[in-house]
Amino acid sequence: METQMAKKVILVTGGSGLVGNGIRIASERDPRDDEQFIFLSSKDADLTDKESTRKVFEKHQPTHVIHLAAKVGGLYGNMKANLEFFRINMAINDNVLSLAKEFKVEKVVSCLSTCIFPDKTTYPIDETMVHNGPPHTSNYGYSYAKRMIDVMNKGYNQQHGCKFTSVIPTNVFGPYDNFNLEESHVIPGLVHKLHVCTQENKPFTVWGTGKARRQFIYSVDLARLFLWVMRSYDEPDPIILSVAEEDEISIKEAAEAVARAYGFTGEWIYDTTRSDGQFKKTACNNKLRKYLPDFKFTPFDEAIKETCDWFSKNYPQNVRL
Ligand code: GFB
Repeated sequence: METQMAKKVILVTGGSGLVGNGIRIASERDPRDDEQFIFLSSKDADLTDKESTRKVFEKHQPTHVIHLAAKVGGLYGNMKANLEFFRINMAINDNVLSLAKEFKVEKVVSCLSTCIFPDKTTYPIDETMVHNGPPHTSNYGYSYAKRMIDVMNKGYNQQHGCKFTSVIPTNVFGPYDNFNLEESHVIPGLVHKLHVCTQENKPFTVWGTGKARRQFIYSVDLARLFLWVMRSYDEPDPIILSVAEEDEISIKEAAEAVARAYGFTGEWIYDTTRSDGQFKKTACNNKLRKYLPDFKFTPFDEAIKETCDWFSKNYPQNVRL
């Protein structure tokens, strides 16, 4: 007699955003019969409110949760609202994890970020360093709230045997991002500006000196890794999801890749009245490579081209501006 495979009901909070859409794309490209995804958007529920969050769990009865929902933003968005980033994310994370425990969810994978690591540190950064000192002043609100997810994961795991874990991506980019110039991260900001500069033949402005350095991961690659973590990674401790250290590039090099994608040959301006933020946050992906030695990341220029093409096709009506 054939045994009925227990269906995984996977609730993706923040399911309509950059990484959420990446997971939708990756799960459609690699479907499993025993998996059903529910992509939750902020329109469906206010996760800062416990009762609104409880209704989500009552309605969907998830067996697994991929927890992406958060108040996120780029350097300039964080710098002007650290308190809100802390309080809103603390409320969302406490509601989602406490209800996941109450509804006996089998596994929760939460999303952190390499900006949470200490600002004054040795490089490369690895998973053991999460709590080793204050994060960069530009985003302490977001960083401390995300660190507290790791603290809660440990508590739920030790006291209640909950399989709650987390991943730590580097700077993510791709389709369905927030392209609002003041609130966005660097790559969506550059894509938005270069689209307009190319259309209107205007000079292109990079904020800051362009010397800061970052490791960038394409949302669809991150999503493939998220599915692997949900399906196969069994540690409560976090794991960095990133390209290698040697793939770290300067903001100038990132801007050059976007300019290549648009064939922009106009004038460049560096607005050094704008902050560079953290100079670098070089992360080591040895733990990931121990598990997945052959994982192939999408070549950076190819991922940038796909992101620019998506933006040009959807601008302005279907883009978050
Ligand atoms: O992605 P981003 O805003 O945040 O990158 P962080 C900021 C870097 O890009 C700085 C330069 O060095 C900026 O000077 N930059 C150049 C620009 N042009 C632009 C532009 O048009 N827009 C933006 N936004 N930057 C964030 C954290 O830090 O990283 C968040 O604040 C989160 O909490 C995120 O963790 C992943 O990489 O500096």
